[in-house]
Amino acid sequence: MPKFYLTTPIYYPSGKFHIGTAYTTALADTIKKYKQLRGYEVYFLTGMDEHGQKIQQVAEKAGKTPQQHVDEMAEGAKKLWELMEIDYDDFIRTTETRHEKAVEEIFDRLMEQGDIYLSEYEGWYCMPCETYFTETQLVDGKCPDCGREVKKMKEESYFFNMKKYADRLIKFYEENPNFILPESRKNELFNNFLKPGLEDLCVSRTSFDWGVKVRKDPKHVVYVWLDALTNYITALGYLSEDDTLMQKYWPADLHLVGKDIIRFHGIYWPIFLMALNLPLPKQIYAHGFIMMKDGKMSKSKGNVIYPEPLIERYGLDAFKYFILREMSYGQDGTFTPEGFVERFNFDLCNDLGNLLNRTIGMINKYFNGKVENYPNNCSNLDKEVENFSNGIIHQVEEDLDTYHISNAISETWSLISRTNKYIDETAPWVLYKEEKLDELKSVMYHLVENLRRIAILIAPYMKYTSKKILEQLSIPENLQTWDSLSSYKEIKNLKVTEKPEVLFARLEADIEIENIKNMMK
Ligand code: ME8
Repeated sequence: MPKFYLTTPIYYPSGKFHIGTAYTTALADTIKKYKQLRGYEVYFLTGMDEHGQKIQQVAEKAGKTPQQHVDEMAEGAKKLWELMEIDYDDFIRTTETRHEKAVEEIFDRLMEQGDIYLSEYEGWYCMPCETYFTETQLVDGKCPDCGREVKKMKEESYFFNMKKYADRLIKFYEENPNFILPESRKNELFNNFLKPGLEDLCVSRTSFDWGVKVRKDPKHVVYVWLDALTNYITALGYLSEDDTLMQKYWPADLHLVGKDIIRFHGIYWPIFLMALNLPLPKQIYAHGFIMMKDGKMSKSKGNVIYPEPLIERYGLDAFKYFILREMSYGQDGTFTPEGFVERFNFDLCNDLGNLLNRTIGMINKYFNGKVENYPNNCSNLDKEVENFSNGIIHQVEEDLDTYHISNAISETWSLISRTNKYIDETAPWVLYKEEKLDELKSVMYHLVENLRRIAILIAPYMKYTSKKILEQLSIPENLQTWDSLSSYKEIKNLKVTEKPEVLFARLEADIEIENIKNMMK
């Protein structure tokens, strides 16, 4: 069985997870489910990045020890992933012994082999991002990543000799043009960071102590990014007694990250791996950000939206549908209450829900719920729909294989639209009236066949809706698999349900928009 190792970033437990964090995780879960449907053995890792000054401060403010704080946050995170039915295989926390021991060892080794050396660091430090910047990197004297105040700081630090590996990484980029996705991000990293020459990276801190201590110099703690990035291998048992998973799954097939942390994943992480003599991950995909109408989500603006109330009110499938569809490949997307309600009412209720309802209603009315088999005499229009449908399947697979999830969803919805239009074009009620029963049978067959395909295509991200469609149409199990998408003529002697259940009940737009506004904090 082919293997696939997939990771999300490990998130900071500095605040409750919002829909941005949920997006990356839902995206990863969708990819996992798709890969499984295609016959892969998938290992999906997520987790939490629990060290660092900011976490220490947040805990202190809440009157807790950092450990208490991160324990509570980890519980909250796991609850959210449970609510979202995220099927991860491991949840790594950087405060776990299995991780800390390996990080100590990695730091030691890199020091011994001369990649890490002691020096002094002076620079502009952004506390929330836990990153130093040079004067020229600042934007209007503020942090170039988050726009907040920075502080001039100086401390004795260990440094990692990035320069030593820069040429090798440049060569790797040249030989592996699809290493970083999308291409625009790769070009950005290559032209703005790699080519002008890498600075050595500061990899320890003395200004706080909530972290992994450097074994040979314990007043230093390991800088959070060296600590964090290595989670992808420590979770597989790297340097532990049992490294079966490491042997089986490394290198990762895909690291999913947001665009904010592509620099760490695309440059520092491969260099750390080179220094450890390990193979590099196959691909890193940086997605865009979910934005709000007035810019980034932030508590101070009171525009943060959390997944829980949306899922509780509108269901998991609708929530995932919205976030996955709204975020085009590599681009930012926008969350608005109006947009959410519109997609719910139009895409889910009108387009998909009505298609199912109309189809089942007609089959019951015209043929007592029965669909016999692939018709002998298909009309040109029937054939056109069949061809259109074949084309969509091909396109959706290509999109999913290249992580263009939003495109895959739009393609699927264009099949839904085409099928709805087919009903209007063939006007089954007229065929019935005119007693053209063979033609009518053919139309019903094509409707059921396309609904079957649609249900399978949405399965990786809308499990419940997919199941409901397949159940209401009484599709046999062998025609519910991804492989069965390639067939179009296999349906035989179906009896659809007599009582179709509404997939998505239409929302009262004004009321629900208000409701969602009230969910924002
Ligand atoms: O950076 N839209 O953790 P973090 C989309 N601990 N995705 C978003 C988002 C938004 N508005 N906001 C956050 C860290 N994300 C480090 C990672 S990995 C070795 C260490 C997602 O909690 C997105 O995936 O700040 C982003 O990269 C990640 O959360 C940042 O999470």
